[in-house]
Amino acid sequence: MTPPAPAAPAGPPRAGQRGACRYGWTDEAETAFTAHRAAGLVPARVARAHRGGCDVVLGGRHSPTVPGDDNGGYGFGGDEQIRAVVPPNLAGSPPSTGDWVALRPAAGGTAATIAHVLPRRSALVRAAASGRSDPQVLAANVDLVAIVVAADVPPDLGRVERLLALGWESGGTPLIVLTKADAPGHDPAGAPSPRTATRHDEIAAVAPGVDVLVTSAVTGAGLDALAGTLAGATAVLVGASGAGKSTLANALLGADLLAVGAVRHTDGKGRHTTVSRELVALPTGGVLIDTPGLRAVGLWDAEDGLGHVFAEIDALADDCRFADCGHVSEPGCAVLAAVDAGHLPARRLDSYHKLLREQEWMAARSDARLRAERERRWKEISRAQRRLYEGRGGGRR
Ligand SMILES: Nc1nc2c(ncn2[C@@H]2O[C@H](COP(=O)(O)OP(=O)(O)O)[C@@H](O)[C@H]2O)c(=O)[nH]1
Ligand SMILES: [Mg+2]
Ligand SMILES: [Zn+2]
Repeated sequence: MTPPAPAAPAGPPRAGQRGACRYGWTDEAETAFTAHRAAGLVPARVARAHRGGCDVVLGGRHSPTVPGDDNGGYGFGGDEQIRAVVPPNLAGSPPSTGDWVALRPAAGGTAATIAHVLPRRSALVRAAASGRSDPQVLAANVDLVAIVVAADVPPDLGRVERLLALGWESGGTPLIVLTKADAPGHDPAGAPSPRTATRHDEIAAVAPGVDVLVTSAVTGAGLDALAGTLAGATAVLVGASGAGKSTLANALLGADLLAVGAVRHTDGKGRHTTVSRELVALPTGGVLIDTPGLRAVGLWDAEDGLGHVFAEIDALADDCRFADCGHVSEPGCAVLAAVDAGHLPARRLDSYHKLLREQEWMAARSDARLRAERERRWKEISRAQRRLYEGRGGGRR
């Protein structure tokens, strides 16, 4: 395999991307943006979200050479980032990496400001940490959710299943990237080592219907195929810290733009060097969002996602005696029979039960939260009505 191609110089869109945006702005998006254009706003994509602000890149059509393009006078179309203010009263969910926003350009000493977050076509969402039941958008408008797993340590299959559930649920397509295929025993001529081949099979077994790509940032193996898969798409890299996400992103970029962590020799774990979620355009086309390793990835509304992840269990369940079989101890359970016969690993069924319980618990919690919110709103309305009566001289009732 050849090492990755060097990065194209930043700046004008490359051939084949002319008139379009390196960050994925489309004609349909432009049409939907008409009213915002008329209001003097320009499209931009969130590269990094901070407290109170965002770094954004400009979308839209642009020509770096023709003045007066449609970028609100900014007149450039490269990789330049603008710091934009997120006003505290911005309606809806706060902007996340990958979001498209309507930006009010800086003028007369006022900083560029985000006026609207545009509707998302997909979003990778997790339950936020520490027992709260609010969802957190990890990446917006993603086509591919690339789950990055290192081939040099035993994989945490439960974690892969959990990320797959979120990936399917995002509205994008999950993909698994097995990194570090150069680990000891590899064949420099290209054949994966027996260990990498074993890892591949282990992971493919828990990811029905999902592509597993094998890569090495050291030898360049698999990078062309990965770049081909990512071209024209927005992909988010997720996975444990130290899995090689940032290294992979840098290899695809052909430049060391993203911070890479040295792996601690004691436990093989990477330090959390990637501190925020960052969006970059690839020279080979497509957009990549790098993320820090997440300690906790709680499921959020992942019921359908789980059905995809455990597709073979769903298929087996068709033959259970009871239509509502829980595959725990029911007579005539085809899933338990498959475990007994050695066709389905017991770990896989345990993981299915565990994630399903978590999903049901989360769904019940968010139902309770919705109920509480409805009650609170109802109280507010009746209080407002009372005030209205009082104001009309109706007196205290
Ligand atoms: N041998 C080898 N090491 C790699 C490869 N990719 C990443 N690494 C190393 O793994 C460690 C963690 O990489 P990093 O990209 O920071 O992981 P991240 O936390 O997932 O972003 C670094 O020391 C990298 O040099 C690879 O393909 N082969
Ligand atoms: Mg990283
Ligand atoms: Zn059953």
